Amino acid sequence: MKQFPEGFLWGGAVAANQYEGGWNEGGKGITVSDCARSHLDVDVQDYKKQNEVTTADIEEALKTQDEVYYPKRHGADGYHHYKEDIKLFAEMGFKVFRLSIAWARIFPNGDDAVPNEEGLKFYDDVFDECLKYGIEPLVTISHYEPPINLVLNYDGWYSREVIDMFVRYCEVIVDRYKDKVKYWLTFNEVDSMIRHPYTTGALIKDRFPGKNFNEVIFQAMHHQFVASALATKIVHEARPDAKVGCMLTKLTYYPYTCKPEDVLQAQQDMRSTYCYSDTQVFGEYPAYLLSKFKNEGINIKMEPDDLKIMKEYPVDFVSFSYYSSSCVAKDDNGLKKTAANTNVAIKNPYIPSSDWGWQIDPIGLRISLVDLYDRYRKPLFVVENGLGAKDELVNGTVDDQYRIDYFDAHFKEMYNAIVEDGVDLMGYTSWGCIDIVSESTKQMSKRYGFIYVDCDDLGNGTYKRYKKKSFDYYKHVIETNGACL
Ligand code: BGP
Repeated sequence: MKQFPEGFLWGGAVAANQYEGGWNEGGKGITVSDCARSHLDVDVQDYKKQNEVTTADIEEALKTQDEVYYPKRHGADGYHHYKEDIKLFAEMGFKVFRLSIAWARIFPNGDDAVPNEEGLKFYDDVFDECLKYGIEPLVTISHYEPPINLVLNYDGWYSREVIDMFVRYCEVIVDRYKDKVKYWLTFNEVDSMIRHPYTTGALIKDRFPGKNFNEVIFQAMHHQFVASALATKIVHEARPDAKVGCMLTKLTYYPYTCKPEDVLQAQQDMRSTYCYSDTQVFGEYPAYLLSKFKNEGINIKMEPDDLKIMKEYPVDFVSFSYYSSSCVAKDDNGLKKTAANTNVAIKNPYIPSSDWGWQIDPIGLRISLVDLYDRYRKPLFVVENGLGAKDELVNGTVDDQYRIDYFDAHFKEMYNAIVEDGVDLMGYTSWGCIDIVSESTKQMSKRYGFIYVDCDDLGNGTYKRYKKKSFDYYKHVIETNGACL
């Protein structure tokens, strides 16, 4: 096989809330993720139950110091291990490392008058460590890390005031890191607020009695669109050659059959993701989203300049996470049946599933790349992809051939998309390049890394790092720029 394009950005990705730990160190405030409790006592496939957070849950969380019940508080202890980890990434040959800045390390409560210097210094050190090895940081400005104060005292992103706080946060970090950071993402999986209103939007349903919660979510979304455009403006003004991307969950939907009803449903479901990237790329709301607002009685309050700002500062590139595809169908009563990343409902019979029931579909990645490139004609970046598995540490390593097979198949499809379909792909960062706490299960045992972290679901362990078999595999892929595939 020939090589990937010259300068292709191979690397890995984490988020502060799943990797760092150090939840109450360095002057950091508490974030929504620090209050997201373990799912050890919840059916891990019961996504609805997992996302039901109440004000009482938060009040209880704020009273406890317990890192077992709130596993994101210890993460992979990256706060204390980042030098060792970046050294290992450098050994694999990473060109880029995607990480997020925890908003609450910079502004502990979101509305503080002055930023926290200790937090700013921490990321200075992290970026310096990356640059020492020639690794470009790719920074997610907001990845499930709003300060908890925004939930309790402002009603999260529903509040217009949060835009101003976010802009202030962006001004501070961009000014501080502009010479160290060239690549930025505004909101992780910007489409996810509808699925995770609490972690993404800092929204709790019981704080909006009597209101249409969907309207609350879309109002909060509107504020994020304006905030994202303003962040793009801030980055470009500070550093003209910097690139800002949107980030979406690429939930690729297939119709379960060729029944027109199933095909229509798949198309409509795809739009439920595209409506966010359409807005961020084209700088305006797509007609089908405006129709939805009208038909569902959703009234979005806008300031006179909002649409102008969105139009003026669209993103430079489109990044996305891709883990699996899903099938959708309509049953005989016209009801929708779906299988998005779960064990339930309808499965695609042609592809296998991971330990967590996420269906493994490398061709779906090529389909996603082609769809997105045809739609936007903007450079693409795969910023999350990987296999969450139950790894076993034996004699100081993990024989994760299953993960190597997963990557191999996905890399080949990326190559096909570039070479055969003409897709402009800037780079690839595998998700959880070092084991971190899983977002959906809040457990360590759903592992993605090339590097094993010795820590169990209860937070017990030495936090020592071990190279898995996939470590050398990925190193070789990067070394040969994909020619070994
Ligand atoms: C994405 C999130 C990540 C992440 C990943 C894998 O939705 O952006 O934060 O964790 O999914 O999901 P999980 O950890 O649930 O396996």
